[in-house]
Amino acid sequence: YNATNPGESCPFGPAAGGGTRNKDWWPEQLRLNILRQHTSTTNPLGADFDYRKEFAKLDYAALKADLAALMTDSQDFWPADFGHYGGLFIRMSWHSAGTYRVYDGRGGGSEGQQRFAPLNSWPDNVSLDKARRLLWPIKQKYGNKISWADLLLLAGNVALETMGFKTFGFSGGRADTFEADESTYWGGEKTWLGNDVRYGEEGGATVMDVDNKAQAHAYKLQEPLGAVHMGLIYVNPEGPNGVPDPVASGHDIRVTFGRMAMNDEETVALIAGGHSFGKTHGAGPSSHVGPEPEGAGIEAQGFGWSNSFGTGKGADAFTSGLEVTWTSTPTKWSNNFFEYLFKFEWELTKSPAGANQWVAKNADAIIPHAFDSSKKQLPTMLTTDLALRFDPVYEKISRRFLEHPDQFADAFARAWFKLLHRDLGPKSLYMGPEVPKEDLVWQDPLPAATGSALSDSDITSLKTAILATGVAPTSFIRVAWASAATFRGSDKRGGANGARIRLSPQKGWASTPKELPAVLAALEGVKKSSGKNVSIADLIVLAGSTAIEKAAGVAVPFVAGRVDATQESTDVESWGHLEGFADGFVNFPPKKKSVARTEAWLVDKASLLTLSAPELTVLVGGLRALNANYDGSAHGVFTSRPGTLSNDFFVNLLDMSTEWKAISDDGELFEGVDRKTGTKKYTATRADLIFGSQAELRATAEVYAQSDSGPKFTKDFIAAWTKVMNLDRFDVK
Ligand code: HEB
Repeated sequence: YNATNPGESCPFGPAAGGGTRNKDWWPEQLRLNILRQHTSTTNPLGADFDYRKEFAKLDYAALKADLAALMTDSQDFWPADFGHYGGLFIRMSWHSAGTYRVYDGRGGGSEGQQRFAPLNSWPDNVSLDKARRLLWPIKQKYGNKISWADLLLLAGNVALETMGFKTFGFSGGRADTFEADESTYWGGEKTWLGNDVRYGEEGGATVMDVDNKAQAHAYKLQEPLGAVHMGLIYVNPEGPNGVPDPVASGHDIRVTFGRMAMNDEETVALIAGGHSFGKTHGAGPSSHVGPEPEGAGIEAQGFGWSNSFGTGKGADAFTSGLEVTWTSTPTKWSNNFFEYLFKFEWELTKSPAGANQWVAKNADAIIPHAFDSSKKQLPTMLTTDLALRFDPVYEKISRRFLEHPDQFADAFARAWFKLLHRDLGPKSLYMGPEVPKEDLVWQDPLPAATGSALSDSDITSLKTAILATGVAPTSFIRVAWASAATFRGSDKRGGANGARIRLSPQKGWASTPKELPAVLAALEGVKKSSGKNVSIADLIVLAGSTAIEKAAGVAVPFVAGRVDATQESTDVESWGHLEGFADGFVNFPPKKKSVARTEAWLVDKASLLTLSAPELTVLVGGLRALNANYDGSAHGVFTSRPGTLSNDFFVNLLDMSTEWKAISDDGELFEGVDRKTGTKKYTATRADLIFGSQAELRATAEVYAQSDSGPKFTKDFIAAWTKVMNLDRFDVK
C-alpha cells in the first residue's frame, strides 16, 4: 500500500464518475456546470434552512469570548507563535476575503470557500488548514448559529481586538456553501505559481520580465484576475517572479490590490497593519514539505503540507519559506512596522529555506523569537513590505502614517472592515451587535424608503399612465432590463433598486439603451401627474413589466418599495465595474472577446444573475421575441411579430428549413437563409445560436419550441423576468 499514492491501482476507473469525460474529449465545449451549484442536493442543511434566522439566535458575546480564549490556548498539533494565534488568524481571514475581485464580484469570504479546493490547497494558503482546525471546536459548539464563512472572518477581527487594535466593527450574515465553487476564474495556467497565461492581453508584455523595467510596467494582468500567479492571494512576497525589486513589486501590489477595490492608502494601511502582527515561516528547506490537503493521503484527514523538518511545527514550521518577524511586539498593535521600515537600511539576504528577504543593517537584535524568550533577532522585511517605502506614492502615505499613528490606525480599521464586508451585500443585510452606524460609499448606500405603500389601484392607474406615454413598450423593457441586470449574486451589488441607471456612470454606458432619456422623462411625467410618492426605480421596473404584460396578455407580478439613490452616494469607479464584460441576454457584445467566447460570457452573466439553465434559456428566447436587444438590432429576433411574447425564437431556431453561416471574420455574426431558396431570413449572434448548438441548451430549447409549450413558456418567462427584477429586493425576501 502506497500511502502517498493510494489511487495507484486505478485512479480513473469505472466508479464514481471516473473515466475520460466530456471536458477531456472536448475541452472547448461550453459547460453549464456553474448554473447548477449550491443547490439543495449539495447543502446538508436543506432548502428551508435560513442562516439569518439562526444567526439571530447566536450568543455573540459568548462566541467572541471563546474566540478570544482560543487565541492563547496553544495546541500541541500546531503550537502558537509567541503564545498567541492572532497573526495566524488574521492571515486566515485576510486570505479568505482577499480573493475578491471587483470585475465580477466573485471570490471573497462570503461563502466559506476556503474550506474547499482549490483554495484549501493553494500554495499561498499553507498552514491555514491548521487555523481552520483550531477553530473547529468553536464551530462545533455554536453549530448552525455561526457559519464557517462568518467564523473565518470574525476570528481575524477578534484576533486584532485581543492584540490591542480597535476594529471598525463586524457584521455576520454569510451563509455557507458546501461544494467547491466552479464559477470563479482563477487563471488558465496548468502549474501553481505559473504566469504563462495571465499576461499579454491587449498590447501589454507577454511574459513578465522584471529586469526590463519598461516592460514590467507595461504588462497587463489578465482581467478579472486579482493575483500575479495561480495559487497566490495577491503578489509574490519575494518580488515579481521572485526578483527582489521593491519598486517593481509596488507596481504588482497596486494592480492586484486595485482589483480588490483598494486604493493606495487602503493598500498601505492593510499591508502594514497586517504585518504589524505575527511572523512568517520558513525554518528549513521546502523539500521536507508534503502534498497539499487535496493531494494528501486519506489518513491525513484534510491536513496538508506535513513537514518532516525537525518537529515540523512551532520553531520548525514551514509555510511560505520566508523567515521574517516585522515588529518587536508581534502580538500587540504598535507603530513598529513603519518605525523600522524607515529607521533602517535594508540588505538583501536569504531565509533558511533560500528565499529572498531583507534584514536591517546596523541594527540591534530587538525582535523576539516565537518559541525561545531568551533569543533576540534582527528586524526583517519582505520585498513587498519595502515597496511601501520605495514606491514613491506609497512612500508618502507610509511617512504620513509613521508620523500620525492615529491616521494609520483609522485607515487600517476602515480598510480591514471593507476587506471583510466588500461582498456581503447592501447594509440592510448586515447583522449582529457590531454593525457600524456610518454609511460607507462602497456599500452603494440607499436612502430609507419613505413613500407610503402603493395600493393595488395606485399601481393600476400608474400602469395606465405608463401605457399612455406614447413611449414604445420595447423601450420600457430594455431600460428595465438594463437597470435590473447589473445585479450580481457574487457580491450582491447592483440591481434596479436605487435607479442608478439615471446617474453616472451607468447612464453613459455603451450597454445602456439609447432611449434612456426619453424613458426617464416619460416616467418623471407619470410620477408627477400621479401625485404619488413613487420612486423612479419602481416606475422603471413597473414600466418594463407593464410592457411585458401587454405583450403577453398575462399578468406580471410587481412589488413596489424601491428607492432612488443620489449621485453623491454613488462611487463612480466602483459602480462602473457592474457593467460587466458582456450581456448576451440583450445581445450586448463582449468587450473581451479575446479571452472568452460570447456564449461563455452569456453563461457567466446568467451565473451572476443566479439563473438556472432553463431560466437562461427562456429569458433569452422571450427577450428576442420582445425585440429587446439593447441597441434595437434584429439579431436573434426570429419572428414575424416582434414585440409579442411568443416562443417563435425557439420554433424558428430549431426549424431545419434555415441554414446558418458565419458572415463576420471574427465568427460573431451569422446569417440564416432558406435552405431551399437561399433567401435571407435572419441574422444572429453566438448568444442566439448557442441554443441550437450546445446539446443541453438545445434540449431545453426544444421544450419551449414544442407545440404544447405555449402556457409553460409564458409562465416560465414571466417568472424568470420577475426574478431578475427582484434580485436586489432583500427587503421583501
Ligand atoms: Fe501578509 C504573513 C505575504 C499582505 C497579514 N504575509 C505573511 C507571510 C507572507 C505574507 C509571505 C508569511 C506566511 C507564513 O506564515 O510563512 N502579505 C504578504 C504579501 C502581501 C501581504 C505578499 C501583499 C503585499 N498580509 C497582507 C495583508 C494582511 C496580511 C493585507 C492583513 C491585513 N500576513 C499577515 C499576517 C501574517 C502574514 C497577520 C502573519 C501570519 C502568522 O503570524 O502566522
